[in-house]
Formats: sequence, C-alpha cells, structure tokens
Amino acid sequence: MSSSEIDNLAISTIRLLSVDQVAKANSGHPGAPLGLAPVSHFLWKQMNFNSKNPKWLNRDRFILSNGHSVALLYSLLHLFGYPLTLDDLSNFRQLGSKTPGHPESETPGIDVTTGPLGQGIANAVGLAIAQQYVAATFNEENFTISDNYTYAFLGDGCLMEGVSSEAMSLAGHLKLSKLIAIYDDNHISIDGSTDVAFTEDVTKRLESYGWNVIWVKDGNNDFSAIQSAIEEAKSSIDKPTLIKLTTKIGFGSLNEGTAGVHGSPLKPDDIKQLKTKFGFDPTKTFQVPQEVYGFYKNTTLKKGELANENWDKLVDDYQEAYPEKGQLLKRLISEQLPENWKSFLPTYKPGDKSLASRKLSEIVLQNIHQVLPELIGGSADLTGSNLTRWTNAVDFQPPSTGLGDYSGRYIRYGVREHAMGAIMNGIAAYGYNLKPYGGTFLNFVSYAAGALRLSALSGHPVIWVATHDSIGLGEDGPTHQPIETLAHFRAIPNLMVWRPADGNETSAAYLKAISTNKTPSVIALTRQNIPQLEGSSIEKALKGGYTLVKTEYPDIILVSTGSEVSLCVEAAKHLKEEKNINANVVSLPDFYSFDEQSDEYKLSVFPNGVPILSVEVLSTVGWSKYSHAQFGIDRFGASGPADELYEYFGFTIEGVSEKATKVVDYYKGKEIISPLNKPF
Ligand SMILES: Cc1ncc(C[n+]2csc(CCOP(=O)(O)OP(=O)(O)O)c2C)c(N)n1
Repeated sequence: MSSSEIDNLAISTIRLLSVDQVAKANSGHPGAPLGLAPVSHFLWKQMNFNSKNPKWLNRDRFILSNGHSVALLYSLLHLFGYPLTLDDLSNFRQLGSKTPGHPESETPGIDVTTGPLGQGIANAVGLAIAQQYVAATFNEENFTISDNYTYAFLGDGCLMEGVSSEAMSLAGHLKLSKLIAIYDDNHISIDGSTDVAFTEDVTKRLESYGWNVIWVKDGNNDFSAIQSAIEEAKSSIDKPTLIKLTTKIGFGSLNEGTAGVHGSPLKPDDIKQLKTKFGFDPTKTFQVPQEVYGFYKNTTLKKGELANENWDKLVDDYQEAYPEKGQLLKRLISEQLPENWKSFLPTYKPGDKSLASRKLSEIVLQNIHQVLPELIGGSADLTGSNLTRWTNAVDFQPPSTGLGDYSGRYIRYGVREHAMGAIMNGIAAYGYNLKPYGGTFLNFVSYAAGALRLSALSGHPVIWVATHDSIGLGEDGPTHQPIETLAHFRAIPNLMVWRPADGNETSAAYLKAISTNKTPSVIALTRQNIPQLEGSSIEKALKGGYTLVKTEYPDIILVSTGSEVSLCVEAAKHLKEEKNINANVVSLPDFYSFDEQSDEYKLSVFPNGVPILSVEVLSTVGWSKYSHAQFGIDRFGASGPADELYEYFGFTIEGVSEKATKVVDYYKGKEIISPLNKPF
C-alpha cells in the first residue's frame, strides 16, 4: 500500500469508527470527528507517546478542548493501542462503560477531562507551563528530560468562551512555543452558522496575543498542507502556534456543512452512503482494516516505545551525572513529598501575635517553599493582597523579558481568575506531583467556578489561596464580600473548603491540601487580624472540626469557622458570666475533612441533647447539617470599616450571646437530637 493509500484508509477508519459509536449509542456528536479525522491522523502518527505506558512523563500531551467530539478520541485511542477495545467503543455513552459521553481523565490516554468548552485549551496552557518549568529545572546538555509538545484541538465554541481568551493571551505573553492549538474552523456551532454570533477575525486576535497563526485553507483534502503546518508549528521557538484548519463539519455526510451533523447521530441511509463513499462495507460496523493497525503499530507505537525506553535510561544516567538534581527528579517522578516537609509548618500558642490568616498563609508558604520545589504559586494580580509570593521568589517568565525565567515558580496570572483555575488544573495534570496554588479574593474564585468544578471532578489537588473572605474585608463593600460563596463550594463534591481560625488551623489546611493527590482545596483567609486560639492544634484541625472550648454540662454548642471562632470563644465566656449558660465552642474549619471522621467522633463533637447554633458571617445555607439554628448573613454585605460591619450585622459578643440565649430558651424541655444522628 502506498503511503497516501494508507493515510486515506486510516482517515476513513477514524471517521467511520466515530460515526458508528454515535450511531450505536444513538447519542453524540459525529460532525467534528468527520471534519477532524485527517488532522488527527497526521498529528497522532507523528506524536511521541507510548500507549503501553500512558503516563510516560515526556509524552506529547493531547487535549480535546472541543470535548463533545470524544468519539474521535476513542477511535484514536483504540487504533493507537490504548486499552480501549471495539466493544468499549460500541458501548459509547453507556452507564459504566469505559467510553463516557465526554473525555474523562481516568481513561488511559486522556490527559484532562473536557467538555465544558474553553477549559481544555486553558488546561493545555497549564500543561505547557509545567513542561517549560520541568525543562528549565532539569534539562542539561545531553540530558533533555523534558521536551514534549502540548497539542490541543478546539472549536468555535472554545474560542467564544472567555476563558480561552484569558488563557491564550497569557500563553502568548509567556511565549509557550511548545503549545500547538488546532482550531476546527468549520463555521458551525449548535445554533447554526457562526455568522449569527461569532464573526471576529480569529487570526488577528491570536496574532495580537503573540501567537503564530498558520492557516490550512482546506483541512478536508490538503494533506500536505496539514503536515507542513504541524512541522512549521513544531519549529517555533518563541511563540505558541494556532493552526487555523478550515474544515467541513460532517465531511462526507449528506448533511455536511450544517448544524444538523453537530450533535445528532447520522441516519442509517447517510451512514450507508458514507461507508460506500469511503470504500467500506456498508453492512458492517466498527470495521478496522488490519493494515491500519499494522501501520500505526510499526510506526508511531514502535517509535514511542523506544523513546520511552531511552528516556528511562536517560533519567537513570542523570542520577550519576547530576546526583543532587537527580535525586529531586526521582522524588518528583515517584510523587513522594519529602519526609520532613511537615516539620516546616509553623505552629502557634495562645498569646502569640494576632495576625490576619492571609499573613499566616504567607508564613506557611515562606517556610515550606524551599523544601517543596513541586509548589508552583501565583496570583491573579493580587499578590500584595493575597500574600502569595515568598521573599525573593523568581517569576515564571520568558527569559527574554528580563522579568524572570522558566525555572521560576511564581506565575503572574494577570486578572484572569478563570484561566488561573484551568491552568492550575493543567499544571497538576502534567505529573511530577506538581502542586499549583493561586491567589485571589474569595469572592472572585466564583469567576473560576467552571474550572474549580473540574478540579474536583478530575481530582486535581490544586489550592486556592482565597483571601478577603467575608464582610471583614470592610470598605470594598458588597461587590467584594462573599456571601453565598462557601455554601456553593461546600456543595461541590470532592472539594476541601477550609476557613481556618488561627495559625495552627492555617498550617493544618496546607498540610492536608498539599498531602492529597486527589482533592482540590479552597483556603478562605481573612484580611483582618485574628488571635491565636487556646486549645487549637494542627492535629485537631486536621479532623476538620473539633471541640475547642469544652464545658462539663453544655447548655449549647456554638459552632463556627475562621474569624468568628474567637468571637464565639468570647461569647461563651460572656454567656457564663452573665447568664450562667455553659457553652461549648466547636471550630469546624473544613466540612469535607470532618465528614470523613467516624460517626463516633462526629457525635462526640455534636452529641444528642445539646442545641447547636452555627455562627458564620456568610450565607447560612448548608449549616443545618451541623446545627439546629443558624446565625449568618443571608443578604449582601455593605461598605464600611470591618468593625462597624460586624456590629451592624450583630456579630458582636452581645449579639452572639443574645442569639445563643434564644436557642437555649427555645429548646428548654424539648428532646434534642443531634443533626448528625440520621437514618443514613
Ligand atoms: C461551557 C459550555 N457551554 C455550552 C456547551 C454545550 N455545547 C456543546 S458543543 C457546543 C457548540 C460548539 O460549537 P463548536 O465548537 O463550533 O463545535 P462543532 O460544531 O464544530 O462541533 C455547545 C454550545 C458546552 N459543552 N460547554
């Protein structure tokens, strides 16, 4: 078979496997796979990966940002030797199958979960940043530890989403030359022609971001233009590249070029004519000519396996040539944190200076950054407020800017919270146990909710340093004061939401956030000073909740977080002195970690027979899980000095005591069952 014959056969196989998956499931998106099959074939056949070892660290990364075209990706994974069988493909979109409706990162060969448009391209920027960092940290003459490319497919939809602008703008600034995005310029989205909503000049836009743009005018038929565009993109040394690939959605279908093929299975007659047109048996499904398997096996797969072997050897030799860095490299590859790192976390005792918890967070970062080169920080233009940058940190910047270099571990994200979240996901997905953290005001983490949700769904252990966590930020007012934010975040599965009450709890939050390799964290921190509490410790806080003030026969439990815990401690004293009411105080810095504890422990903190009042200057939504009555703020905040705001909203010693007294009076003589005592 000539090389053009095998190219054509492989492309048709990719097309028809994708169409068959969607037809069998009677659900999915056949249009983009039909248009993108040629570029997929030419891109993947030259990519460097080892499907027998899908996690090989120097593999080229491939991100399907237009995740709805996942049938295409499953076809590629199958043909290129990943553990997805034709049976798996024929179970597309079925419950429990290995081929869910959008790409999920548990699938071998899938680097990140995509589907919400725009996320994937921003993840790709994170992957490319991580690659540059690893290369700058470890590469030496004759020892290229990292030189992989990051490829991403994206469509009109991704480019319409704001997060792609944020991320691609930053990628241009950072001159991420090993990032190559392929834009499926097919002029169609769900509502029809892009003429109705998306008429900007993408080339000019991307060029202004600092990207190379290469236009392949006929992405359906001009195979040599596709191949030379890929080669040209790979040779870039100072810019990321966008290949604008003009294609026809649903190429070959009777409805090609229309929105009708975007997200509906092709009709049986259409599939029949398509198979006939491409020289396949129209009566058969899921056909793969042996020549196609053989071709990929003898070219791409052989080359990838060998490259992986050589890389393993290179890493071994590196140990001898560069013993110190070699040890670090080995440790990062093994995803083990240094044994002693926890001893660098600061601890506090009562009477130590009152500090804002954002300052306590800064002290943690200051103390641990040297032992943890896997920590890569940054802020969305709020460095001085978030206190996220340790002294003398090197910025991650192209060396040509004179502002830093690629071994720098501090990323200036600019005012791009959403991209920061998605980029952190990409950094975490790169491997080497990299631990990205990013700072902004807590209220603006909501801007990144799309990325945060995917951190949790995919299990990327990224850390949000979320300062200015309440009305306590004061004068900036209700636009900046979070209210519903923590209720929202606490409702996201697999997300730790820490609101530490002092220095020990702040250290505990970091300890857990950095130790996990599957759960992201939001650490909500104050702008204003808070005291170091009597009775707190890292160990207790790691449980997510604990009794801070214990009385022998409590009349009430005050449960609280962050800056209101010390207020509750004072209110408890006041209640005893003024009303002879015995109050326990429970600090509950993280619901997620508390929920992981045994029932016995949880009921020891919140036993039957004692009414519980929650106290937090945020929405009360969610607190009924742990309390009988809730004192919070179920309206927007206001602008003014923090002290005055606390008083205005009643969060004073007297205000909390008054609410507590009402709760005690209300429950007098009534049977009280702990809210944690439930049938299931
Ligand atoms: C954030 C987000 N909003 C909406 C959707 C639903 N959606 C899926 S595909 C699509 C249109 C995408 O158009 P395009 O990228 O041009 O894909 P093509 O039609 O070329 O397949 C939309 C709106 C989504 N997946 N993610």
